[in-house]
Amino acid sequence: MKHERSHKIFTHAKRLMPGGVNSPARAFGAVGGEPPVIARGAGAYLWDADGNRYIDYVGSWGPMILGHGHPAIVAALEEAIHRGTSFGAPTEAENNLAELIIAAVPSIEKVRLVNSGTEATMSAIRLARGYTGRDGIVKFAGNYHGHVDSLLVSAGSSAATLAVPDSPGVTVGTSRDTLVLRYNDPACLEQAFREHGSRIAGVIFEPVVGNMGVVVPSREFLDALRSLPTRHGALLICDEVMTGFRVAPGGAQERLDISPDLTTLGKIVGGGLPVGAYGGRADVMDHVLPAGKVFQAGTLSGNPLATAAGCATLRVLRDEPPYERLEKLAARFEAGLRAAAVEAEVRHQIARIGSMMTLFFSSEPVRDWDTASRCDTTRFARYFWGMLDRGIYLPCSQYEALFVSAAHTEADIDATIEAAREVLHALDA
Ligand code: KE4
Repeated sequence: MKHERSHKIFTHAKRLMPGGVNSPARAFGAVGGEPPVIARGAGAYLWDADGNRYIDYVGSWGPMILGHGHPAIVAALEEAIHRGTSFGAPTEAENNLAELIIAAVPSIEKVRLVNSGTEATMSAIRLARGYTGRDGIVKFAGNYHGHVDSLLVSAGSSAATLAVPDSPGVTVGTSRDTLVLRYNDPACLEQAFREHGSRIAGVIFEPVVGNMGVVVPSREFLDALRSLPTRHGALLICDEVMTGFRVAPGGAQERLDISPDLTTLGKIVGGGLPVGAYGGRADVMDHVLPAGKVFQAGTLSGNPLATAAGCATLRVLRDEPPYERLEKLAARFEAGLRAAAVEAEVRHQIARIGSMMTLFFSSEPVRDWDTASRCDTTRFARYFWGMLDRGIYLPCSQYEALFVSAAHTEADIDATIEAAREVLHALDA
């Protein structure tokens, strides 16, 4: 594949923006080399600046469940743009998107629209602290919730000790109020509540993890996540930024039967435009300004173009639900990938829920950050580049989920499996 134009554009980008990107995940840091500069997308495909076509399994890291340029979304944007792009005033479109979210997500009685998943999780944490009057937040190693200072932290010396900053610029003071525990470990959560229960405002978790690769929680862990915060007067915050409208119409909480106090959303809910949301129990949400005293604001929150794309997306997902088809396509992909890896005698695990999937280069099942961190990321990088060179655009990290969209076909899946067969066979050549 030629990449001359991509190289020229990306070289210039690095003079303009840190690392040449506006989000580090795109910079190929985990796999080396330079990312192709994408020129356009349509359906399940992307084309880069040199005209190379890719079957896209990143889908903008989740939002593009209907594929790129879905006609309903394009029509909604064309219609909205002629009425003005932003007013900073109430609009009916915000009611429409709020209603679609409330109708779909079982635990959401009231919702606030924001501009990103990070804004959603940051606001939900502040709300949990404002509602309970407590400072402590619990998160889990390997869970990512956006670049919120109090969540950019790592576990302290032992699981139940206070966290330490994960990034320069995050203060020790900020990290002191966060506990980082092991995912899928009910006993660890129980110990944390035993020792710190009276100061924990909220527990935030990914109901299906996408950010260490796909990790599905155990039933015992889900039960502990619901019972312990309730027992100790803390709030349970379900971060469905990635899983919302992805693994079921009502998200992972519907599919896995857990009812949180607050839910955060993003990605799909904006149909590719910037929308985040946080919502949940009305008695909690009514603490948010101006109904209550917990401050949160945003110039472009509920923006007319973003709500138009979000409403169009959620209406298609409601009226022509793709979930059965997504399940069939992703199951076909999983079976073919597994057969290819077994045939190539590559040590691997595959984790999948609905249209989210990860091929782990590991000889042990991945169920928390300890096991995830033992994956062979060097082999992953070789696999990634072999697939990219064959026109298959995968997430550029072992610790991400790939996404199948409603625009993918069986032919796309079969071509991808064929490419994987070749690459996995040549992996150690
Ligand atoms: P954003 O602020 O990027 O919209 O959402 C943050 C976020 C919150 N919660 C979960 C579970 C998430 O997965 C994310 C963002 N996901 C990453 C990739 N896994 C986005 C890619 C990027 O950072 O560029």
